[in-house]
Amino acid sequence: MTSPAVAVDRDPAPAPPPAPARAFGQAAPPLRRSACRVLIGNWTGHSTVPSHGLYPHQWSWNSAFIAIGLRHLSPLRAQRELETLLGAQWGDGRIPHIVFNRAVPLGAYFPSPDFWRSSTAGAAAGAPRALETSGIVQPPVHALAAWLVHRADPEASARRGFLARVHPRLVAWHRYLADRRDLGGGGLAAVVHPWEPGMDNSPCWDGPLARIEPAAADSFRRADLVHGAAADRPTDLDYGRYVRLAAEYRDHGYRDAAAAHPFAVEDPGFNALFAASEHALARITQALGGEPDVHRERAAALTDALVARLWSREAGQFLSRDLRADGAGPVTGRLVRARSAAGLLPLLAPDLPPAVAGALLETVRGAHFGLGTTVRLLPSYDLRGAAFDPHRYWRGPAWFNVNWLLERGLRLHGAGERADALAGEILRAAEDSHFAEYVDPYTGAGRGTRDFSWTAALALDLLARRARQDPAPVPAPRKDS
Ligand code: 9WN
Repeated sequence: MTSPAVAVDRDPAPAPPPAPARAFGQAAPPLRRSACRVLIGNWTGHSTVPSHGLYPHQWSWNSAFIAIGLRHLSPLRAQRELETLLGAQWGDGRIPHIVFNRAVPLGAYFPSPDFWRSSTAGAAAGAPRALETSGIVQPPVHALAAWLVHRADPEASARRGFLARVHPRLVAWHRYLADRRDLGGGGLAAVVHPWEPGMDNSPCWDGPLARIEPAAADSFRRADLVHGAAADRPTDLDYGRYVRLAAEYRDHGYRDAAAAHPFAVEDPGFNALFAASEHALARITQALGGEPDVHRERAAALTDALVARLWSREAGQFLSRDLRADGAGPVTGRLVRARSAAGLLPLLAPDLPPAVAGALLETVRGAHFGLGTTVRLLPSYDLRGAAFDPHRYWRGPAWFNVNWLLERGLRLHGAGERADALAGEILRAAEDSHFAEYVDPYTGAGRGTRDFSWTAALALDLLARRARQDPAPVPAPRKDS
């Protein structure tokens, strides 16, 4: 790709000021009304912040989940959400994990644009010159989101040429992951920073991270602790290592071939989403009159590679592979024995071998995850793991996006009743917690920030699905942006 950062939305009309929630909600159930209120409040005019205090910019996988819910409120805004993100794509195809809003003060979030310095340090990798982004990525949920957004209003999508705009960028994004990130050489994309799989401080990273020399504590200032409780957030030691890894990648110009990548992990969640998005890209390609088979074949190859490299029959789930660990046998690296909820997400792959899918369905409700038996929502980490903590970020709490993905996976593999039950729990916890960032998996009590956009968006999506099954009338989504 040579022209990285051209904003693809040519519609110059600014978003109208948000209407009062009453306009949406008069006949609407309260949860739908309040979810809409969150999404309207967090809309900035061209994208949505995860939350105004803790995360005041645009995040990559957040925007994909947000668009999936926003499509029920305004298909046009959902399209623009994705187009804004894709407008920040780099020349090498990567979609950065943060797109910075220049109107937000530098100190509002760390690491800030002056740390990443994308427009200069990332020049060789094709970083946009006119805007600032981070240099790492997040899970590729975007093609799935684009397809779902299109389906919400195919006519409006066709009128704006939405699929035709996003298609080449999604193709380039997947090509980047396949060509530049297959660091293990076995057909999976590797993550090179714990922020890339989206599950920052999962205990799965403890081993691979232990080899990283942390940056000096006085060389950076965390902004997250202004908004979040220290006991819920990653530790200072983890942050020192995050900073070291990001700074080294930056100092190698964010060029994957040049960087040493001392942290290199194949994550089952990241690659399961990659496979699901290849399936979605096949549908997008077909809708545009193209040849979808190449994407179907890539999805199948990713699923095969997931099984060959990350499946553990003994654990009954997928595990991460630490590519920098000394391994025995023909495959580079070593499986990390810690069990994360990411290891259940390959249920999103429709072509999973039946024995593998069956074992995963058992593991979901078994002693390590306890869904529907000991916990209300899927925990992010093994209930029996020594590192389990129901409150600390990705070391145990239940996250709404992960639960929404699992709900789809259960449905895809014939566990419809369990999916219905999980959808009910997600909606209850979203409402009771005021759209918390994450919750205690046992009680559903809210943790982290509130009015969190993807929690509201994914609740809206589940409500819309219910409404379609339910003959009772529901309020029509607004037709404007
Ligand atoms: C770093 C925005 C993001 C989510 C991640 C979540 C958290 C950032 C942070 O917030 O990560 O990217 O500052 O902790 O772990 O999944 O995308 O909500």
